[in-house]
Amino acid sequence: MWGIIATWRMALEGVTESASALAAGKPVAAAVVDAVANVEDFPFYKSVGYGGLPTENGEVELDAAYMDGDTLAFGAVGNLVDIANPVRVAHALSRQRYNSLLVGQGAREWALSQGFAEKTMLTDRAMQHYRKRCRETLDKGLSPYDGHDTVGIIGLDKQGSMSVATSTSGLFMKKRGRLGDSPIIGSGYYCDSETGAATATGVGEDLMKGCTSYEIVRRMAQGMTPQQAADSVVFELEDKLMSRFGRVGDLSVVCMNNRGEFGAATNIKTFSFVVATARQPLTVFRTERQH
Ligand code: SD4
Repeated sequence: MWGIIATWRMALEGVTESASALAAGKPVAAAVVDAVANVEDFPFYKSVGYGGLPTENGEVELDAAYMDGDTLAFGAVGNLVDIANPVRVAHALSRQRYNSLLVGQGAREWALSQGFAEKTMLTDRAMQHYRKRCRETLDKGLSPYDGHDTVGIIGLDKQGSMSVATSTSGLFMKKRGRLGDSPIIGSGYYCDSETGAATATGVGEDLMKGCTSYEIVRRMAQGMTPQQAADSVVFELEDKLMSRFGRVGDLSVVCMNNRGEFGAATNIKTFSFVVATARQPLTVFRTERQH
């Protein structure tokens, strides 16, 4: 069995290539990292990597993570400025015994010391879009934190190994130094090859309240199907936050177990995800809120 699942349609191109690699028996780490890097490199995706929207202060600060489901090793970066592929830095950090999560200047210095390329990640297009969004937000009285897409990709290879990786520019108008769930193990991602993996997208401040990805994997380990685990975690967290916190942001998740069965859940109107497995031809699903 092999499989790959990703949040949002923007992952389609990278997933297509990595699905072929996994079908050909290639190892999962490169498949997942390359698929995320493909999204990071595409200049028109305004929420991931190159061309991502800047912070309140006009600087692009990127977060990314990688986790190996065989060893449970993880690596992550937060608030990384002007380094080409944050997910590759996160992957390299997962091979370090200590210092697996680095942020800000320290993350940048480490990446440079390891030979990662510098690249100006703010594009003119992103800056124009950012100004337009600022105006719209003010004019329409919208929350600046609405409408943002993080890429999270889970893979399973024919050897039974699993990995997960995430990458994001974080929420629109975020403050300098703000971290969301995407670089935080257990919240934005979790992977254990003995069970499966999960990854989340949405409002990090809320996803972190439920340790969302770890909780999905835990429920799969206790016998839930991926779909049951995804639904129960998203909607229980939503109910809990509504009753105790009085509001809740966007919560969307995808997950896969080590048999290539997958699930997805969302509390927003439509959430797209991409999946391919040995049994499921490559498909972009649009899932609706089910609760
Ligand atoms: C964050 N969870 O930084 C990310 C943003 C996101 O879809 O996923 N948006 O909070």
